[in-house]
Amino acid sequence: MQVKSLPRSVLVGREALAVRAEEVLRQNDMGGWTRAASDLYPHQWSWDTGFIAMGLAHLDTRRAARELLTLFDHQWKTGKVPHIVFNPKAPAHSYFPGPDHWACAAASPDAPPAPPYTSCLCQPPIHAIAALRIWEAANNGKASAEATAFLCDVYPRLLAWHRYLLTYRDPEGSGLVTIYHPWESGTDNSPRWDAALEAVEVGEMSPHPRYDLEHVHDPSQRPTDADYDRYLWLVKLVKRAACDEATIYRSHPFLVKDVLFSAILVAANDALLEISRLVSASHEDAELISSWISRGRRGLESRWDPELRLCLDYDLRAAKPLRSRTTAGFAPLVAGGLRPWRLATLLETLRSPSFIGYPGLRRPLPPSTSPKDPRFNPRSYWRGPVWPVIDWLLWWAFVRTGEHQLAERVRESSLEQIAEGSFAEYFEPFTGEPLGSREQSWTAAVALDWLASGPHREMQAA
Ligand code: 2M8
Repeated sequence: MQVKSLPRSVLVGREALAVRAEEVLRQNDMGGWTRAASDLYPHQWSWDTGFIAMGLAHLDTRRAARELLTLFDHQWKTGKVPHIVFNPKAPAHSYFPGPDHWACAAASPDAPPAPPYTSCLCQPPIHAIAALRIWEAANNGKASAEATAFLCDVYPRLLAWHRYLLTYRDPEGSGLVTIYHPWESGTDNSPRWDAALEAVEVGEMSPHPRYDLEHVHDPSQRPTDADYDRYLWLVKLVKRAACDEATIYRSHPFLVKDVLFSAILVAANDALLEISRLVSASHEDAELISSWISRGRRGLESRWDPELRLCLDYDLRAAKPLRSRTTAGFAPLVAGGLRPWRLATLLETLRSPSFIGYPGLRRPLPPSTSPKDPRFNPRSYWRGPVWPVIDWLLWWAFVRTGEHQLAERVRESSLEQIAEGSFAEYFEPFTGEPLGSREQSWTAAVALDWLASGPHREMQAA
């Protein structure tokens, strides 16, 4: 993108959008890492970091590599990558639960040196995909010593991270990752978790602040107090178990196989397999990673719901699937490697009135929860709004499966939505109104990636 040297006033359309996206990332740049948003999220979040690194890869590949490596500097001994690394310089009372609340996690023998403190949860493992995109952006198809050195540095860390998820988080060997908290899914208050959360009995707790409500125009866009009581109770239980995985697995009331998380892991393992080849890792590594990919795809297929024609999460405590119609149900698309009939069914569901075929949508972008789900709410966080990062995952899945027209529709509509609205965290599906945080780093990052990706070659030739 040759736009940086031009005066802002002469830039229009897509070039101006690229400049604005870059500004958001610069403004949230904390020196080696990027806060998720300037007001609502002043710390480093794990999967945000992956998306941010992909955006930065189009501006400065060295800086993009640093973004990922800074996060991995706080990897736990088990291989876990924490969901938040807390910014010691963030203003007091800016985010809850903040570092003080999580400090005791540092007492775990597996925690990294602190400060900075980390949370002891994790988030979807998008990082290997980001690492490979940085390498590709740096090389433009050709090998460069610096980019390959970065891959050599990050590869063992990524392998340890994936191994953690495939072992501690899947003792059953199902290919599906178990989460301990809705925050681990990244889709916090999605109806996906309602039934499993309702079964959690909240015990004695001191009152807690809601700093998040001070940063949004309308508090009803955020999770309710009742949601937060359950979130904090689950955190208390994880801390009470001293973050010990086996103890949590035995005693925790919220243990759920998350299909979207698991699908991202499959896609990340595809990227890791490619990285293992680029760094000349052993044949055993490649075999192990390939076995993780097949196990993940089998696991996702086992969670297919023929009635909803979506893939469903599974509640280990209640021993039953969690029925909801959300974009997470398209997990097998993200995982890739689909048989033609499964791909066709998923695309039909996506185009149906349950998702982008629903009448009156501002753009053909899927609401996070289907308007046909009784719990749909077009303004509330993960219960209905359109999320650019989820659209990025779907777009990328379409590119990978060769669904170029659909990919292009998602890319164009998403860029229009951002250009019209701002780099918002999420958007109202019928009006396109920007909601949540207004300068969300990962929205700027995926916009940069979309701008740099252009229509796919096959489409241009047509
Ligand atoms: C949201 O989650 C945090 C808790 O982790 C929150 O609401 O306070 C989610 O959208 C999550 O996916 C995202 O990583 C995070 C920062 O953008 O915000």
